[in-house]
Amino acid sequence: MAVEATRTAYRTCPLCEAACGLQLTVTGDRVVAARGDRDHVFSHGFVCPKGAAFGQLTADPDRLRRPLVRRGDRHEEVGWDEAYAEIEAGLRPILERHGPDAVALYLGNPNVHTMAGGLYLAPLLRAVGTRNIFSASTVDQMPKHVSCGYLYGSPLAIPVPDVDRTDFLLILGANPWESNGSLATAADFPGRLKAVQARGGRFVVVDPRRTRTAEHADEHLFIRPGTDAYLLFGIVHTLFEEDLVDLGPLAGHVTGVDEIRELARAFSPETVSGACGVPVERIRGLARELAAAPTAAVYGRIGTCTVEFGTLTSWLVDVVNVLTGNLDRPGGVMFPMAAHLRPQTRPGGKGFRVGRWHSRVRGLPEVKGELPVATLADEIETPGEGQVRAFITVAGNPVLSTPNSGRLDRALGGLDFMVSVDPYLNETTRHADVVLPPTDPTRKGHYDFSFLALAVRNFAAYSPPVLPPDPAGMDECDILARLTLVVTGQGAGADPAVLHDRMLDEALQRVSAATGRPAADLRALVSGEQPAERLLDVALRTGAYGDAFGARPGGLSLDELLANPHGVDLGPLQPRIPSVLRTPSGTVELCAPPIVSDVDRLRAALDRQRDELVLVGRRHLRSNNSWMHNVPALIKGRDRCTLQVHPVDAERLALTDGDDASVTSRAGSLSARVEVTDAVMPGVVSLPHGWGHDLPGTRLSVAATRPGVNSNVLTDEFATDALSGNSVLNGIPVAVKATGTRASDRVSARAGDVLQG
Ligand SMILES: Nc1nc2c(c(=O)[nH]1)N[C@H]1C(S)=C(S)[C@@H](COP(=O)(O)OP(=O)(O)OC[C@H]3O[C@@H](n4cnc5c(=O)[nH]c(N)nc54)[C@H](O)[C@@H]3O)O[C@H]1N2
Ligand SMILES: Nc1nc2c(c(=O)[nH]1)N[C@H]1C(S)=C(S)[C@@H](COP(=O)(O)OP(=O)(O)OC[C@H]3O[C@@H](n4cnc5c(=O)[nH]c(N)nc54)[C@H](O)[C@@H]3O)O[C@H]1N2
Ligand code: SF4
Ligand SMILES: [Mo]
Repeated sequence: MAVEATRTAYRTCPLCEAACGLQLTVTGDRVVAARGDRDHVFSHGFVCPKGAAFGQLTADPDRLRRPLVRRGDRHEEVGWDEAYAEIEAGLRPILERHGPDAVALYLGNPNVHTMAGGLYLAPLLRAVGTRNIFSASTVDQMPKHVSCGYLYGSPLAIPVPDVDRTDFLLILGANPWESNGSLATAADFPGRLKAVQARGGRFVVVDPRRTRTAEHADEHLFIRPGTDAYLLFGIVHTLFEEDLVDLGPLAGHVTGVDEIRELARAFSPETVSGACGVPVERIRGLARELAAAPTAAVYGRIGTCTVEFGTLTSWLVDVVNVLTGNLDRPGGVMFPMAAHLRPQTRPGGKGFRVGRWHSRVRGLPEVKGELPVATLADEIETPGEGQVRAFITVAGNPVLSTPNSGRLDRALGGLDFMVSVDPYLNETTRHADVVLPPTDPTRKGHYDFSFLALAVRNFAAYSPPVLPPDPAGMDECDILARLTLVVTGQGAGADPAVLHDRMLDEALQRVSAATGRPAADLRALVSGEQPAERLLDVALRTGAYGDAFGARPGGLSLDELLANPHGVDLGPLQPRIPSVLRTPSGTVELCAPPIVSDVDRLRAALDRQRDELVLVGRRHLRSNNSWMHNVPALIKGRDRCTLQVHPVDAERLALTDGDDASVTSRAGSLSARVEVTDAVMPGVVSLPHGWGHDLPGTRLSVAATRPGVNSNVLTDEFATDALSGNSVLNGIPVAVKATGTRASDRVSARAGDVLQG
């Protein structure tokens, strides 16, 4: 028997936002080991359990390798031509008869982790031409886009904490010890936080749970869910009251400071403390510490976005950074400069606005070209002109990840036609008439279009495919390109190369227009074996550090990145104000009118009766949203899908650790195992999201053995942040009751179900 050769390959981990470098051991066509790449310029050998399971995850036997077509209530494997023929027959008549808005799209989280998502969704969306575009952004970070849009003129100008140089970091509603960070790409976030302390700095965590990040912090403050805007306004109030406002070098680039002072008058620490639960003295103390620290940064994430006043909260995070002079300075919060982007040279622009169109049923405004996913079920269920009849998902599992998912699950069952681009037959894709599975990440090239623009240090890395193409599989860029061509009527057999070529031509035409060099000359210089590589080469060479197609020798290009498999370090973040600003005034506009008008609502809600018990979520190091529960190494150990309850609440509600309890909200009801712990504050219960793998018709054999329950059965599709349309997923009013059942009974009943089929 021939011995298979073993080799080492390097690849960026595509599993979360940290962008770690992996060192893979490859035997034949299998990744047999994955560890941290010690020579990687950004991650320096760090790896987490998910990255270490890269081999198991990519080789998961349940991962689809061929397309599926639904026949009755079963899915059957078919060839690619047949799958696209089904799509043509299903989709084209709907488009022709009912128009583009009858087709909705949902783009899930992994699109920001694939080159196909970064490059090939735009043409697909254009081809369909629908206004019914939805994505995971409106159950995640849309408030940050909107607040940055108003402040800096571009929803993509998101400053990140300069964690490697800061003296004081205030973290609100983020748990980077488990999540590895988000909207702040920082491989080994825990190590970087420990380094803050090692060099004499401090970090403080504000969270209704004592998370692992909170345990390592210099201080942890509990906060009542959904009330961070009050805490932050209390800090702003104190900064003015105690004359601590100091814009530093930002003075002259900021407008609206006096208006902020006026707005903050209503939010003294004494006024807000009762609502948010943070003591008056600590609110003042935080303001003083932020102002006194040589450098400081406020950083907020999921707990500041997926809440009722998500945009105001995200805005206030930056307002505090501005007022303490920490925006755009080393050690504060700064704007990264990614290699594939070109910096603007002068400040100013059209600014940011929302509401170019509105959703049909609830009239919710468009934001960044999409509508809130919280209203997707309305659009499918409500008859009339413009009703959604067909649905395309790419890398998404909205049946587990969006609010009132029980309702969405039923709505998907009533569609005329559905296509999913996804490697799994899961809770969402089980509704699809056709599932198109992309080849796994070992056969994909990787460049982080999203996260290199959010990295706490500028760097660039490209990983070529580790394994050759699977002759019977299909690359995700090809899948999306062919889908685009089918949608526009080029026929089921359309060749994706047609679109690849057109896209490269368009990119080169733009360079040609800007430089005066003939596109054909440029084309001859483009490097790359795959279509995505060629598009990346053009972006890199014309980007911030690029070789400008030879005009700037030594600059970046695809070839340069290929020659540096551990990445290319581009140095610490640099100040970018004012040229980064795209507001009409060319300044940081602190008080955009839509923001100011929502402050009235925030003030009115101060006296609101607080709910007795509210639900928040949580993340675990070995999960990633809904789709990593099918890998044995990632679900072994203790049941993680538990309802955490504080001992005081447990006693009041007669709940016992290990027993089941029913949890009921306006939207739905479920039964979960109780875990009594003082890691949550009184009045708050916590359940992770992404579980509930016990629906019929899926192919998730490992996940089904430990299904857990779907927390989004409880979240309410009618609760959204007014300015961004983002769903409220934290601070959900719930009632919890003991059911008198032991969890162990439930587990054995479930095991029985699985055996039956
Ligand atoms: N209650 C509550 N709900 C939440 C959250 C919360 O904190 N609490 N968090 C929210 C957040 S932040 C997010 S980002 C969303 C995520 O919401 P979604 O993006 O809808 O859900 P995921 O679980 O990330 O689903 C990813 C899907 O992509 C597929 N996939 C994996 N890799 C690839 C690939 O390479 N290509 C393709 N085409 N598909 C792939 C998986 O099989 C899976 O179906 O969930 C949100 N939902
Ligand atoms: N291991 C793992 N890593 C992940 C993911 C995963 O599922 N698992 N998902 C990835 C994705 S898609 C994202 S977007 C990121 C998210 O990254 P993070 O935001 O760091 O992740 P979370 O663990 O959701 O942290 C949110 C914290 O907010 C707290 N919280 C809830 N409500 C409030 C509130 O009102 N105020 C305050 N101050 N805190 C509140 C919660 O208790 C929780 O600790 O993680 C990414 N990385
Ligand atoms: S932290 Fe994120 S990028 Fe790094 S190994 Fe883990 S999953 Fe991969
Ligand atoms: Mo997310």
